[in-house]
Amino acid sequence: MSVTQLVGAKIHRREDPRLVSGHGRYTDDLTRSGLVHAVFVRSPYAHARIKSIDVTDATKAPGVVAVLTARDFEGVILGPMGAAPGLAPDKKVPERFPLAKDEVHYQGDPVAMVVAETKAQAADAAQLIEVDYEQLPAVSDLEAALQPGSAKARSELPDNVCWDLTLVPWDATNDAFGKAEVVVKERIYQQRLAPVPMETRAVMAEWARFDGQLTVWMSTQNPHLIRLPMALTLGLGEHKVRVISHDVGGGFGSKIDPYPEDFLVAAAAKKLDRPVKWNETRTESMQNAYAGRGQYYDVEVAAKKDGTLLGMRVTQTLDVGGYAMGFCTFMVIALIVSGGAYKWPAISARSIGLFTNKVPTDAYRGAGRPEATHLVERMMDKLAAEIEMDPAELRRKNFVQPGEFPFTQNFGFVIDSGDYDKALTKAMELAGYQDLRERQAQLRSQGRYLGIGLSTWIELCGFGPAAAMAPATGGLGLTESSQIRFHPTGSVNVYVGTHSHGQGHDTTFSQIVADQLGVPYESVELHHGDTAEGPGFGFGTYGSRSLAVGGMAIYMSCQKIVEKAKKVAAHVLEAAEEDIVFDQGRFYVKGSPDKSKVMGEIAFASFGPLPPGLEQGLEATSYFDPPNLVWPFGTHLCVVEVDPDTGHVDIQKYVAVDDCGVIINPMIVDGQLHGGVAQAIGQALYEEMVYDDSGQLKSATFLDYAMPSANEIPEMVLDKTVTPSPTNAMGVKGIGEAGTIAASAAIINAICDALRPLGIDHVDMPATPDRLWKQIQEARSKAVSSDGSKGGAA
Ligand code: MCN
Repeated sequence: MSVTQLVGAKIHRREDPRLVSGHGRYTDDLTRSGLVHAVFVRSPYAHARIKSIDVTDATKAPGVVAVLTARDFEGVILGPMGAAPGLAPDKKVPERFPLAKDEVHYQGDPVAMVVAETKAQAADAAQLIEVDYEQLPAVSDLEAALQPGSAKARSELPDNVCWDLTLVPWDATNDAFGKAEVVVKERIYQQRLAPVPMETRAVMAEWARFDGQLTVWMSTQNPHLIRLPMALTLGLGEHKVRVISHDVGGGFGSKIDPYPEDFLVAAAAKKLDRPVKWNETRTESMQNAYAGRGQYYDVEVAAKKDGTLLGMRVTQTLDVGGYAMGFCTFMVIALIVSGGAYKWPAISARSIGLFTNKVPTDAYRGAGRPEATHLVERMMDKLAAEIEMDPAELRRKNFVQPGEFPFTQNFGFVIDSGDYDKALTKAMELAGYQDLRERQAQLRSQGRYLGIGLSTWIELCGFGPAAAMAPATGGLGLTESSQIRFHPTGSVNVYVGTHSHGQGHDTTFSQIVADQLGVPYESVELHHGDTAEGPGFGFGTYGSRSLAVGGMAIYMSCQKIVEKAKKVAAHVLEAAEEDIVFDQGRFYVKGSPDKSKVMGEIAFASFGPLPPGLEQGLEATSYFDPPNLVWPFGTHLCVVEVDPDTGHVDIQKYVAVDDCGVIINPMIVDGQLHGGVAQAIGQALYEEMVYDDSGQLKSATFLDYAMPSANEIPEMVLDKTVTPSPTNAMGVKGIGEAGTIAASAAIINAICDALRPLGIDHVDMPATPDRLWKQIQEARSKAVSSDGSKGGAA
């Protein structure tokens, strides 16, 4: 491959041949000499007091090395698991020891650990452990958890409130609602979702007694962010803990925070002085992986009859689950971006986090931004219907305009750049919007229900700067690091603090390096996922930060290398450094482009004799501290037909026009969009974690938890606009969550648009055939034949 302009090229993912041919190195593929296996005993109850645990029979079972309860880890695990201050620093964080000591708070909470020579022996022995529980009243329903007198999810607390945070008081919108000519309201549910990565979690740990060194192999999105709490919790120096994460089969946010099992496997390896491995079963994953969403929003919008937005009031009620985990308050961000792409004179916002007896919630693809898009885009459609305005026109009327960037939005965040109308217009053109409206009218006259749904989304990602992030993280800055090392032959190793788990970084980051350094793409090798290699710290991959923050750290190291290489070139070409030109991988003296040296030759020379004061080698380390967030955006348009007799939704067309600034690899960007939209189709139409009133999970298998397959995902028409971010030298913005952020609103808006003739103006997710069929039957039975436009058309 040539040494020119790789950024922007549709290069196939270089990681795929290895991964799809079974040559990946996932944690469960690894082994160590003397390895033993762990299985966890978990609470069958959502809320119970542990009266006693009898391990006598289990200890004697064949192959058992140890049976461990919380007491056995005293002196090995030194402290409880922590939670970052996040966006609600005053939240209550009840202590969580990795194995429950006295009380369990969700079905699946680990209470004991069996370590045996084989996994089957550990599983058999786990059956022999007798735990005597006193069952306590449980609360699983979020709305019930808020009611006075509700059962308490945690016995030691006075109520279920984890936080109650007013971001902007109601008074701020008194004027807006006083002047309103029209007010639309809705309660919008965001059902709980299971993250369902292809690879479930896995941990293997080995303790080197004489070195005092712990090595942990695990499936994580951020090895350094695991090493830190691991070292603190086990009372080890960070220099004595190495976290290695080779290949990771997806995470979707659920592999950011550490889990109890991570600490327990590591602590058991240290305590028993044997390598220990644990691999989560699929059912365990459904039950224990930190869940997504689990919220509802009460939203009111005040507007004028001509569609001018005046104000919004929004209350977020969020299901924290049985413990407050690291990222639980991050979803407050939904309020911060609740205004979407529009200009609002005022927004009032409040967030309430509630404990329930369910697995904790945490980051899940989009984390707060899909919720924001869903609520604001649903409200735009409701308002448009109320004032009988075309939903596209209503959006256009209120968009932040291209000339208004950088734009300071209601919560004080500065949106870097955008052209919302351009993306909307392009999406409408690609879909044939006017024709679709005509077809809709025709079909309506035949009693058919075609709907067109728009979703104009914005996102904030690439979190920074460090000074702004540190209060939420507990002091760390969310910068990102890179290290680049040249070898004498001109090949390059690149080490990064991000950690690809499906996003194709090996390809896109190598494209950047090859372009910036002018070396062949094939001579660049990317390394990530090992805390013993490369820069001292990295924050990992989530929040669509890897390119906008990590890619920039790579870019910075490339710049440093070019600067150093120019000095070496000046020596080799016998010229002054100021006269050296670097262009597409070649160094030459100004005015003499024919007499040049390529980067590889300069790399070789950098290890030879150099003038005094010039150090050998060609390598650089950088930490990038982003000056601001980046704000991608776009418009998705979905066309559905709903069958009123079955409630089945047929997605007939899906168009997405997205803008993530300058694109490194269009094919990978499209792949991220495909996956993201598929995930949102899952939320909009199929998926839901269902618990009964006692907190028993009823959707713990794929028979009950309906993940969409390729059959349910439509062909997508994808296009782009390119509005570079002015906040970074490459002009890039993130794309990893965009599809998920945008799509649920487009789909549900389309369904509501289809069913509007029946008087249905809101539909909850997942819009399953059963739910829609019931709603259609109710609407039909209420229909008043005289009101043709709102109720009687069926
Ligand atoms: N990219 C590009 N040009 C741009 C923007 C991005 O070529 N302008 C490329 C990047 O170089 C990178 C990919 O697109 O290869 C995604 O980049 P980015 O938007 O920076 O997102 P991250 O790499 O940080 O990925 C995180 C994001 C999140 S938050 C979740 S959740 C998620 C996702 O990515 N989980 C995933 N995508 C996933 N994809 C897979 N297969 N599995 C998951 O678990």
